[in-house]
Amino acid sequence: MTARIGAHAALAQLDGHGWTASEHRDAIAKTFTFKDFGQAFGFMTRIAIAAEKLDHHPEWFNVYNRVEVILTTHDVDGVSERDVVLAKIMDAAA
Ligand code: H2B
Repeated sequence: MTARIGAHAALAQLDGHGWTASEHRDAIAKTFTFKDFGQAFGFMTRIAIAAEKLDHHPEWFNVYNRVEVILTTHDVDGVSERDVVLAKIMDAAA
């Protein structure tokens, strides 16, 4: 079972690393910036494979070398431990 923990509890576990609480809903957000589109898309490819394995998927927006990510758990309508897991995988892969 997945429990809602909320953005602030998630951020406490991610101390720093550029994650912030979304203003509009219970979600965490981060913008990753890469050298170029190839680096950004390589990151997205690695995360897509990890996300499929976890059955937990990011909301994201890419322009060239920038990937804006929002993580939330639709099943609980807010942030869960699963978002923390995916956030840590993203930080390690960036
Ligand atoms: N990803 C995210 N970010 N939140 C979810 O609640 C979620 C998901 N639910 N990926 C999963 C898939 C659900 O839709 C399927 C049916 O397990």
